[in-house]
Amino acid sequence: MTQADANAFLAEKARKVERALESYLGTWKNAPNTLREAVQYSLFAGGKRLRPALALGACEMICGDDAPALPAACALEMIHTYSLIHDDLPAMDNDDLRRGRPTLHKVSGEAMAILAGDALLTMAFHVMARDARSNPAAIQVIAEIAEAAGAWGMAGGQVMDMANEGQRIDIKRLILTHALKTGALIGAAVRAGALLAGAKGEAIESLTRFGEAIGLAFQIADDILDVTGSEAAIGKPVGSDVANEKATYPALFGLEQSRKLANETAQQALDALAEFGPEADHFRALAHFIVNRDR
Ligand code: GRG
Repeated sequence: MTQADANAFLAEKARKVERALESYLGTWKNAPNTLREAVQYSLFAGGKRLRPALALGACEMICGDDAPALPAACALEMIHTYSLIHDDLPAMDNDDLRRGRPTLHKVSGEAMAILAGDALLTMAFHVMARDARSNPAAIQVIAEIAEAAGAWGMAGGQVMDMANEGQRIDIKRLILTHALKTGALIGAAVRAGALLAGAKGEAIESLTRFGEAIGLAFQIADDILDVTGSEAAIGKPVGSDVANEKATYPALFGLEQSRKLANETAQQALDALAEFGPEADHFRALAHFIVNRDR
């Protein structure tokens, strides 16, 4: 399993999800142009499309087709993009660059950035709700994604992350912060795809463990990239965690130990896939990609 396999998988899923996102935005006929343009600016600024790829990949693994997960995949990318827009605001991380472009509040102003985030979050649930009649699992998926994005998911994790700044926190709190801020949505993406494909029993349990492990591995790798990565590759300034006195893996354990922990966590993700055959190879490639990536 190589980085090239993971990149090819991500590129194939990104093409699908971007076509679908364009068609959803085509339905924003009654929205003010300024709002639509602001949303387009952030949504089509690149990005790995990891969460949609996980949802589509899990669905395909279970039922051989990724189409049932396409609305949820788009919704996950909308929620993720909203979180980046809001995270970059002056009231939060106050970043000027994201996905290789000036942040939305820099080009459209803070009010528009807040509203574009609001519109994306709301649209995500609209897109999934419209699809719910055709798949009985969709209601559960909507509830799980809402939970993953909400007060005891991403939004709660962001609050903990802010409270941790400048504090000496222990490993338990660091893991919980990461699990909520980043892991919850990544885990929900895997479960969404699997549930929409009709996964049950051991298959859903294994994929849930896979999602939890790659969510954590992803965040450890993100912390490492903030120290060792290049601005050109990751599309945002590096070193901001240190500047903001963020509690991160490298800050708590140093780089070498963080790399070891990232690899061990990726191995747990691979172990969770043990019961699957070649249909899980894309996910095996992704587990390697997540800890060895440069973007
Ligand atoms: C504002 C409610 C709210 C939450 C913000 C996601 C988040 C919570 C903050 C983003 C800050 C950050 C850099 C978190 C680290 C993990 C992360 C989400 C990185 C960016 O995700 P990628 O690498 O981004 O998947 P792309 O651009 O590839 O989609």
